Amino acid sequence: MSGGGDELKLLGMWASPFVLRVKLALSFKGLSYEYVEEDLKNKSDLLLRSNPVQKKVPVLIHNGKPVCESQVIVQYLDEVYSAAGPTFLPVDPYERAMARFWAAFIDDKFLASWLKAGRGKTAEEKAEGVKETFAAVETLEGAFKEISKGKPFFGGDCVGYLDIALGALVAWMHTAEVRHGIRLFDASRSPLLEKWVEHFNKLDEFVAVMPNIDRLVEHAKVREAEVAAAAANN
Ligand SMILES: N[C@@H](CCC(=O)N[C@@H](CS)C(=O)NCC(=O)O)C(=O)O
Repeated sequence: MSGGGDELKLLGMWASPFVLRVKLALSFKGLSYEYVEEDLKNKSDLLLRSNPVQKKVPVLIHNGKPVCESQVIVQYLDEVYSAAGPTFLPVDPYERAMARFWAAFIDDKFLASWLKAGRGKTAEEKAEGVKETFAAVETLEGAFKEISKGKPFFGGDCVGYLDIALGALVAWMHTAEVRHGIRLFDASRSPLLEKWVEHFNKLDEFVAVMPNIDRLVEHAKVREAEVAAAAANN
């Protein structure tokens, strides 16, 4: 489905999990759009004009109007294209609130701890990050059990808001596994989430937008070297 005469443009960067979140939402809704790859070291005027506050991707431009922040964009697409594809957010207000709560947890706790594990300034900070990441995984496992009620996805039989929020990180989880042999969702710690990844990996809509893992591995090495060089200069 196209946007019904609507013009949808996504400003992104291929390796960004936040951009992938929006690509996933567009993919599950079956919407066609124009994709513009940004060079984050030399941002386009369009990006700077569209997101003057953060100057970050993703930005979705809908009929000339920019929407920023990946989770906000996914909610926007769900509201504007409510008739297309699955409905991401639950209908029940309490369940909607819970979905938003856990989506915030995914970014503020799980992802933040994982980044600390990779980019911590000292070995202690990194070890702390690893510990916090696995604690967040266990918490998420409990949330998945409660929310999915025995179904394959957070959204039940179909993907929902939380599947997209977390699914956008799956490619980076595979990358961490290749690089460091660390499996974030494994059978011993989080058997339900391990199964969830298995189901998510098989979805055509995910396969269609998932970045190449070898390319991500190379990108991660370069990024890590840049972050280390910047830290050494400070
Ligand atoms: N909270 C934002 C995070 C977006 C973000 O951090 N984007 C990065 C790419 S992964 C970016 O544009 N960085 C450019 C910069 O910081 O200058 C979201 O969910 O959209």
